[in-house]
Amino acid sequence: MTRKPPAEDPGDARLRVGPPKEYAAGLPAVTSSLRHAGEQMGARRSLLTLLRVNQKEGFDCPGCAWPEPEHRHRAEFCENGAKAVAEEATVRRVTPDFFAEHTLEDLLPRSDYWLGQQGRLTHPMYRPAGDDRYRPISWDDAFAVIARELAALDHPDQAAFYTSGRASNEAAFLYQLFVRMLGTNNLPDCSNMCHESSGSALTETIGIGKGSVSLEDLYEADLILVVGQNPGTNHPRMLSALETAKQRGARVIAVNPLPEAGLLRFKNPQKPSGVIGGGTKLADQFLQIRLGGDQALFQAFNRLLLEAEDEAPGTCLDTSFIERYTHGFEEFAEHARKASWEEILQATGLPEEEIREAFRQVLAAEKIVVCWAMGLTQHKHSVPTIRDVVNFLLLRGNIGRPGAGLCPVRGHSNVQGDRTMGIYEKPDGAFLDALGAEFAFTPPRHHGHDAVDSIRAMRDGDVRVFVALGGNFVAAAPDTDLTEQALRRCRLTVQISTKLNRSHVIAGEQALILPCLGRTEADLRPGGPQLVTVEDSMGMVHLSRGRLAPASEHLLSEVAIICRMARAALGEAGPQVPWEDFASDYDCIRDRIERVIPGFEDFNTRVRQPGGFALPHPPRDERRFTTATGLANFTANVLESPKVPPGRLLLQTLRSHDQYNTTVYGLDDRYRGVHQGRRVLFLHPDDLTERGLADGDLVDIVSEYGDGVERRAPSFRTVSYPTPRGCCAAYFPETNVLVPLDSTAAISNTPTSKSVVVRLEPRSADA
Ligand SMILES: Nc1nc2c(c(=O)[nH]1)N[C@H]1C(S)=C(S)[C@@H](COP(=O)(O)OP(=O)(O)OC[C@H]3O[C@@H](n4cnc5c(=O)[nH]c(N)nc54)[C@H](O)[C@@H]3O)O[C@H]1N2
Ligand SMILES: Nc1nc2c(c(=O)[nH]1)N[C@H]1C(S)=C(S)[C@@H](COP(=O)(O)OP(=O)(O)OC[C@H]3O[C@@H](n4cnc5c(=O)[nH]c(N)nc54)[C@H](O)[C@@H]3O)O[C@H]1N2
Ligand SMILES: [Mo]
Repeated sequence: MTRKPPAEDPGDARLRVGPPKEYAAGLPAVTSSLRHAGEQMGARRSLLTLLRVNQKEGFDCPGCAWPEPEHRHRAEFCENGAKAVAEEATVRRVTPDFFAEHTLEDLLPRSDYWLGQQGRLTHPMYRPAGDDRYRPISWDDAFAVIARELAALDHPDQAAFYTSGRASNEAAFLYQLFVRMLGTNNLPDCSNMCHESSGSALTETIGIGKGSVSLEDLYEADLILVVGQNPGTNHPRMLSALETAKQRGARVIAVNPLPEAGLLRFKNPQKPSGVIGGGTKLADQFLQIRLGGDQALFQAFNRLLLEAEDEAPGTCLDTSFIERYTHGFEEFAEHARKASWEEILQATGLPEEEIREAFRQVLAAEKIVVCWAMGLTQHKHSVPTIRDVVNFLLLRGNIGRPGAGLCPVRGHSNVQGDRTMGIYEKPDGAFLDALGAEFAFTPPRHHGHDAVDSIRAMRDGDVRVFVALGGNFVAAAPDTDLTEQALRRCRLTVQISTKLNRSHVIAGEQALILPCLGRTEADLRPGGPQLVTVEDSMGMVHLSRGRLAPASEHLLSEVAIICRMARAALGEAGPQVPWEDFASDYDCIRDRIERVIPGFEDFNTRVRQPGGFALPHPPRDERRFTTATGLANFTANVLESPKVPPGRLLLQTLRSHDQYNTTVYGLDDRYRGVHQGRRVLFLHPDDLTERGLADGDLVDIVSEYGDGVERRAPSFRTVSYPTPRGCCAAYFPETNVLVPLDSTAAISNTPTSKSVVVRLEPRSADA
């Protein structure tokens, strides 16, 4: 299958490539955020809007899930937060006139960038079966279509309900309630493609699928490992936290195949010295690891820790912690001692001396935090890798004490909260019991489909209605061609969205677009102006209140849409739920959340305290581990690393500096030196030479999975880049076409977006 490049960037004629940057933020970040905001919103609206981001009375930044510090700056946002806000608060509009002008066929060749640039959706729209375009529809009629198609199913499991991690706690709670009342647990979410591997590994080993540190812990750490994460682009406010930690004496080790600018040096744009000065050096050591080599690195550390303890017993490991709080140490240790250096060096691609140098930092540190993101979670062996990270921290008691712990850095601003609210295809029994008791119904117990299984089920005709609460499923999912076919087989696809995207264009036989309010907008309901709540990456729950006038008078809030959809679909015969009260006063929803989900006691009061409140985290708070053994589990994991046949490369698909997942803000990747184009492939100069290629040549990237399907992404410009030999990188979503649906992480079923085996085929410039 070959995917043509979008119509408006043929071979990226304007693409320019220069040297990568050696620092993040600084003055260019300030000018870039103001430029994006100005283009989308105009000057006055930009200023008023940006000053409310992450303020105690303002809205939660729709960018990433990094927490807000106690002492906020007047402008507590970053360049990329500003872009996320500008993208939503834009004054551009996609009205019924737009859809009258553009058939679906017209929209098909457009790029994700072009689609996003058209602006905010203003009216509910319906594409009837057989029609070539969307037409306006009333809200009542739209809900009637959904009710009709759901009623026509043989079984509720023939519907799937996706969630992207921007939905508020209130929307997520009602959504899963509605779906379970309908009778299914088919609740795939973006987390399935994101941090699911972290959740799987942490739940088994420490009893809770969330990180164990607060911001304060990061400030107090002696050593911070930033592994498989590009904070300069994806969590820019984390750089300020790392800066504070460094000023208090922490050391930082970056583990990444790429020398990301944000890991090297940071010029804090919120301080005068950061705008004009030299900035803060962040990473003390940079381990340029091979893709998928992290498990080997942590196994090396674990072996070295055990050997250090053997040499000087009682000096290295925290034996009292191990005895009192953990299970499985002996079996783990026996396995860990046997880790083979040959395999470690091969998998990491690092010189032994560099690993030993990093280990000296580990030994010298009392308190260690390990931070990670997609570089660890999107591999075949992600779950064992993260288990080995847990082993590493357990050995020296680095969980459940100040300055130390696990820090999976979440993506979407409320992805963690959505899971807390029950957006999960494999809910646990206690949660279902509480939900059923509160609303007097019997929730379904059988597990539902995750994201990958939902695609399979749509492909096979087993799921016929697909509803998405936010996100852009078709572009975010793997195996684009297959996913598109799967969605097109549906009887009905429904997208609850703020902005136009590819998932509106690749639609089921019938399709609905339900336009909703965004975070930045005032949510005026019959019960007065409403607030929503979110949970950040560190388990802090706080309020978010939008102030801007809605993009259109026809928008409904996500909560209102879910309530009306539920009423229409469940009908009068359904269980008695006060959907109307919920839709007019969100405090009523929070009262119910409080009764169903532990940790939300006195929710409405506590969330109104400045800064909100922290959810309980037993390992962090009291070293209590609610696992099957009642203890923190050491695990013995077979060492794995990606196997790449001769002549092939391993491709990671990642984010540029100018995108938010599938939303492309602009065509630059400033830190990596790329301007005005996205079809670039970063690879080692020797890998170019070996193929008789030079920097700037055009190639097709062909994925080799061995299932007989040809997956090809045509016409990428090669960029000679400092990445390990054999490892290359290109942007998602353009390269999702290369990620095979069946190539997923063991246990978590997350697509292996960071390890795709590919070959390159040269292409002449005029092909
Ligand atoms: N501006 C902006 N902010 C975002 C997002 C966005 O798209 N734009 N997305 C949000 C979301 S949903 C998420 S999940 C996060 C994503 O945040 P990240 O995980 O930082 O996102 P990626 O661009 O996928 O970057 C992966 C990083 O891991 C490295 N890496 C890849 N493979 C490996 C490996 O095998 N080992 C190691 N050690 N490193 C590896 C890559 O070189 C890269 O630096 O960001 C969130 N924040
Ligand atoms: N190859 C590859 N694929 C990946 C990844 C990768 O690294 N490589 N990363 C994966 C990861 S980590 C993630 S999290 C997923 C992301 O998958 P998704 O969450 O599905 O995708 P987004 O691009 O974040 O969704 C953007 C759309 O959300 C809608 N939207 C924005 N704000 C709101 C809102 O407030 N309410 C509603 N209802 N809609 C809103 C807009 O219409 C916008 O077009 O992609 C995954 N896919
Ligand atoms: Mo994510």
